[in-house]
Amino acid sequence: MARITLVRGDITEQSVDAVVNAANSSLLGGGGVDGAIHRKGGPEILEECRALRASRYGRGLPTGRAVATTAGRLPARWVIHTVGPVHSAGEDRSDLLASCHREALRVADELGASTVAFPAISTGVYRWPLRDAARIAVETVQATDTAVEEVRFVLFDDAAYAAFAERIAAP
Ligand code: AR6
Repeated sequence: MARITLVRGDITEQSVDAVVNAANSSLLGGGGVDGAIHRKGGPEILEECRALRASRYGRGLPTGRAVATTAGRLPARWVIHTVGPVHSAGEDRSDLLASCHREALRVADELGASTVAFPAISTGVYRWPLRDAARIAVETVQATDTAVEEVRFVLFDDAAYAAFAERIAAP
C-alpha cells in the first residue's frame, strides 16, 4: 500500500514522478487543475493529448479511466489524465470517482512511477462535496494494491486540506 501524504499547494509545482490531472473526456484542456497543468506544462502535453484523441480515444477518455502523457515543462515526468464524474444529487457516481484513483495508480504502475501527486478530483467544477470526495479518494488509495510508494494529495485551499486531514486521521 502506498504511503499517503498531504500538502497544501499547487499541483503543478510538485516534484514527483507523475501528477494526476482532473481532466475532462475531450483531453483538450479546461479550467482548474487541467488549465494550470497545460499552461505550465506547455504545448507538448496538448500535442500528446491530441494524438490520443486521433488514436485510442477517438470518442474521448471515458469517465473513471486514466491515460498518461509527458509532463512537458512541469517538474514531473508524466501527467496521468483522468476524468472524474460530475457530482449528481440523484445518482450515486462514487464508483466512478473511486475508479479514477484506481486507474491512475494502475497507469502509474505501468509507468514505474513511485511518487504520484493527486488533486482533489471532481471537487471543483464538478462540484463533488469535499468531505465525501476525501473519503472516497483516501479509502480507494488505501485499498489499492500498487507499487507506488507515495501518494501525495495536493490540496489547493484550507477547506480541502482539512477534509483530507480529517479522513487520514479516521480509524
Ligand atoms: N493545484 C491543486 N489543486 C487545484 C489547482 C492547482 N493548481 N487548481 C484548482 N485546484 P477542478 P474537477 C483544486 O475544477 O472538479 C476542468 O475544466 C480545486 O480547488 O480542477 O474534477 C476540467 O477540464 C478543486 O478542489 O477539477 C474539467 O472540465 C480541485 O482542484 C473539470 O474542470 C479540482 O477542481 C474537472 O472538474
